[in-house]
Amino acid sequence: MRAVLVAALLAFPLPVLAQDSPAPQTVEVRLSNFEFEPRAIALTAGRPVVLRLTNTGGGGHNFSAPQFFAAASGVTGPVVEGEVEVPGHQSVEVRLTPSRGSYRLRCTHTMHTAFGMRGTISVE
Ligand SMILES: [Cu+2]
Repeated sequence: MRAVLVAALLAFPLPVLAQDSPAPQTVEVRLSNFEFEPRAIALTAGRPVVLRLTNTGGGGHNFSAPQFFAAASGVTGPVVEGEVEVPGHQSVEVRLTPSRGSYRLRCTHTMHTAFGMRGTISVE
């Protein structure tokens, strides 16, 4: 009986280890007039992610989170000075591995933050 239990416990780490190097998790974020959806983005520290930023509005928006991008590793995509511009009716993908922390997100287009385009990125 005890041997069976030990064998069962030993069998468990294999699938857990396999999850350490998975394909990146894709996280969808929608930008619109004038909000981010979701407004609170939750990511896992050290887990590669593809952020798919989709602007459903007709005008441009951006995903501005300089501290988030600065802390992340392996950032691949059109990130310029901590911001990703997303033209109207388009999607942009950014791949990265986030670092633990809580970060501010906003759209820096004129008045958009005041209109409600702000959020948070929590990485735990
Ligand atoms: Cu905006």
